[in-house]
Amino acid sequence: LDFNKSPAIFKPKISAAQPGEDWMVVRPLQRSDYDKGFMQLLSQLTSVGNITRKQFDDRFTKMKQSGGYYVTVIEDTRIAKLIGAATLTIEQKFIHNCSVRGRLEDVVVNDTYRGKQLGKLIVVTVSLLAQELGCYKMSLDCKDKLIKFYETLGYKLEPGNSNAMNMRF
Ligand code: 16G
Repeated sequence: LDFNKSPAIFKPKISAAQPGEDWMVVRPLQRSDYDKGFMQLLSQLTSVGNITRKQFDDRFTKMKQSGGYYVTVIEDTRIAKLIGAATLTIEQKFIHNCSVRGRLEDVVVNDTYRGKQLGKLIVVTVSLLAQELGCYKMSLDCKDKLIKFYETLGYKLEPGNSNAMNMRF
């Protein structure tokens, strides 16, 4: 991934290949990440529940089989723990010449690792991956307080065209 291609206003000196510290690795999620605190990390974002290893494994398999899930993580290799994650999901479309749309989902960074620009690193990485995979756009939902953060990374509110609506079950 070429970090110079990112539409981000902020151009990180760091990149997926060189995350800035030699103990940090950016890579796809692996099965063994159940033991590296993936669920605990996600629970800093929202409710996760008690996911057993079997449940994790089955979901991992389904995601691999169906394709279109790019769960990306940052590991602190000194302690073998995940400290950041973000997911790109790919939606198949008929529109835009049978294009694909990316969605940025489940972005989370361990709050004890603040100030290392890990949020920017993971979001820029996953966004460039979307571009690389041919997505015509990448979309996300976020809390008001995070709008500025995503704006610095090249995301824009589209007035009249960007209202997130949910139906909760
Ligand atoms: C945020 C996340 C979304 C996640 C949701 C969980 C980003 C950019 N957005 O909207 O991906 O699924 O929170 O919240 O990370 P919920 O539990 O209220 O659905």
